Amino acid sequence: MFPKINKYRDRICLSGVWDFVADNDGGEKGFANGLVSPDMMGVPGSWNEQNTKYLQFHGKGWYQRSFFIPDSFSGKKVFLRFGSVSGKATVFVDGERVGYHEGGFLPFECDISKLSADEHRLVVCADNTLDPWSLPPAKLLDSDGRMGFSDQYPATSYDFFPFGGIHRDVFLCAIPSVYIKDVTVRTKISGEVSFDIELSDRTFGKITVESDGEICELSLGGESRASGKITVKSPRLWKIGDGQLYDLRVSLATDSACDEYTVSYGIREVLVEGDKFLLNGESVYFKGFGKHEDFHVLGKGFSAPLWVKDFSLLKWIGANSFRTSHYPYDENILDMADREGVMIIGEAPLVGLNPRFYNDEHQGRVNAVIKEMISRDKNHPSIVMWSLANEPGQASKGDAFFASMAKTARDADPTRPITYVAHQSLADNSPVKYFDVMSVTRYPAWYFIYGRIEEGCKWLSEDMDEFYNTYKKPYLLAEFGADTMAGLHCEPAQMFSEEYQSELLSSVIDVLRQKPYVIGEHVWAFADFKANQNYSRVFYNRKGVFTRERDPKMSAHTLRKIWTEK
Ligand code: GCB
Repeated sequence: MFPKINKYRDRICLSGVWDFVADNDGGEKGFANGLVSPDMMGVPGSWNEQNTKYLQFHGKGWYQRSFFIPDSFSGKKVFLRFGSVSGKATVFVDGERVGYHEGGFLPFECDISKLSADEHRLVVCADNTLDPWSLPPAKLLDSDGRMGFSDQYPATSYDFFPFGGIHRDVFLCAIPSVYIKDVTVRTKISGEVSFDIELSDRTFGKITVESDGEICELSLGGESRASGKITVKSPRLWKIGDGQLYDLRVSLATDSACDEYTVSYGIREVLVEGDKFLLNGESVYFKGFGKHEDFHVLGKGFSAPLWVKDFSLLKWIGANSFRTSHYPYDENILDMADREGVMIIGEAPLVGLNPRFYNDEHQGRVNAVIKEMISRDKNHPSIVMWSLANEPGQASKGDAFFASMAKTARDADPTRPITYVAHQSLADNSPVKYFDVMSVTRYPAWYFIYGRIEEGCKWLSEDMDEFYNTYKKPYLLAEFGADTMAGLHCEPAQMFSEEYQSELLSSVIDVLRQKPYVIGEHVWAFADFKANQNYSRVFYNRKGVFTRERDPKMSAHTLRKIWTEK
């Protein structure tokens, strides 16, 4: 659970300027023995754009800083909490290894309770070596079957720059030694709020749960789990553009310890029924984008002002949703979406899967990542659906593999619909049948049928009907768009101009709005973002409706008109 401060819990943020060495030959000891002369590195942030030396560094980045454990932390469980560290992270304190985690987009903790209240030296090795077996796979193998431009540099299996670093906040935390380990909240629009509480130990004592003045008391006779329900009277529902939130205050009292944790939640229900996606029983239409965590200098580092800006632009343009393509985003972003009433499709960091993964050896790893994501994000009302993968290659070859992924997600969270984002043909996508929503990415008049928007739209219309007639599921066009150089204009519209992007997006939307089974349109992408080098990317993937600086292209005004009027 995200670290919080209250009567029983404390946290100290360790973000700031750290020491940094790329490929530290001396390993952890390199710092201790003064064998290296470190550069400065800002945390949170990627190393690539902070210092020209490191743009194309994709290896082991070594970070160091000192920190103090205050006296007030004595007798508590003390741990370090990393929001995310790219690739594989190994953590050392005073030269001793205290933790290891794989996967650059989800948090982990390292217990350091046994350390004294004193100054300590923290070293983190963020190993961002491009690895064909990491999740997501960060390197293509020759056997993978290449995308048109995949001789890109570096040759990742996905189309975004493989930024490295400590990307989210690092906290030093202190919590009671017997503590509330996890809380799961589920709501019904009747106001019924049910909760499952997990404790660190089997305990005798009492749990009190309070929300909106309603109280539920549970006594513990040696259990480590407890469940209960309360009913909020006249519930204010969580709605699009109106993120009504409640607090669920969980208090634990035992003979030896007390603890408290407050979860923010929204009262809402989501359901797929026939061809409709229902929020609180009403059909919703997704208008929005696929996004990235990406900005100048920061790389994938979280920045509150940047995201405040992005949420303000989402509102300005009339969007109601986005997908966390292609990995789980910083937890602060989900909090912001909760309060703004923005719907999120939460995507697992499973982009670039292909048949070499579809076997027992990798099933466990893939399912574990799905569980990790759901466990982190399950209480956010903004998350209305899980996307378990983006554009898996030849998914039909992994039919049983995808069935198992779908089951994993449903077992972990029976309350939200699931999807995966399909590309390729109908024949390549047999696992769609295990999912609730059919999300598809299509780039007619961009990656094929160049320059001919009308023909592209005709192709799209037929392709969509074919998918729908086969699977009979609600259809989300999860990506469509065109690379566009801001400032490039022409008449008539030609590829790469602002006119072309604008015309293409509005023509595709015209097609979508004629099909009753369509539940939404997500434009690729919200903003330009850093891509790998190849002839089809001018520094960035330029399919943004906003530039990387967040200035609107012509298409932003076009979308604003469409999305605020209909
Ligand atoms: C896709 C991918 C996305 C790419 C986009 C593109 O289908 O899901 O990651 O960036 O196409 O622009 O090619």
